[in-house]
Amino acid sequence: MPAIYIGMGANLGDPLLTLQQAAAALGQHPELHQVRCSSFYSSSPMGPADQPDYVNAVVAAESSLPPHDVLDLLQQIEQQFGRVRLRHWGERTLDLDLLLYGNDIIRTERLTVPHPGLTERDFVILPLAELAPDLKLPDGQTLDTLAAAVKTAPSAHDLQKIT
Ligand code: PH2
Ligand code: MG
Ligand code: MG
Repeated sequence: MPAIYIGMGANLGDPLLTLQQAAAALGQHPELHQVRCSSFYSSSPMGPADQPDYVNAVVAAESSLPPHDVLDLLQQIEQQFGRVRLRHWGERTLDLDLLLYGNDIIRTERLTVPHPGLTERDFVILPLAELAPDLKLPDGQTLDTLAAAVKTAPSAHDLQKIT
């Protein structure tokens, strides 16, 4: 069963509570197994600066659902939480991104995996490295190498562990 990784982000409403509830919803889903959630981090916004800070975390799971079914499931949970998205890279109630699906490389109209921003975003790399330091991306890069690079660089998004 492939290991899947889901990036979570929110900056409207009560973002921490939203992410905790979204992680619980993923944990209760009958088709997702061995669900684990990283620490929760606050981060300053990437993109337009005139929006609230984000809370970010990553969820790991195993699933035999095909990738596009995982995407449907994530979009369904976004809708359950009354997702509002006002502009590109702007504020949103809940964002669930499929970061990795096993070792697969996927490029369709709806889905790009690995997630295009993954290797540049500290708010994705650090929580992901917490869950899976030995993980290798399809291109062979390991997560702990990416995490070490992020930790030595000046923190792009002022990442702070909340809980
Ligand atoms: N998501 C965005 C745009 N900007 N900034 C941070 N810090 N965290 C996010 O998750 C994020 C963002 C659109 O998905
Ligand atoms: Mg996103
Ligand atoms: Mg998204």
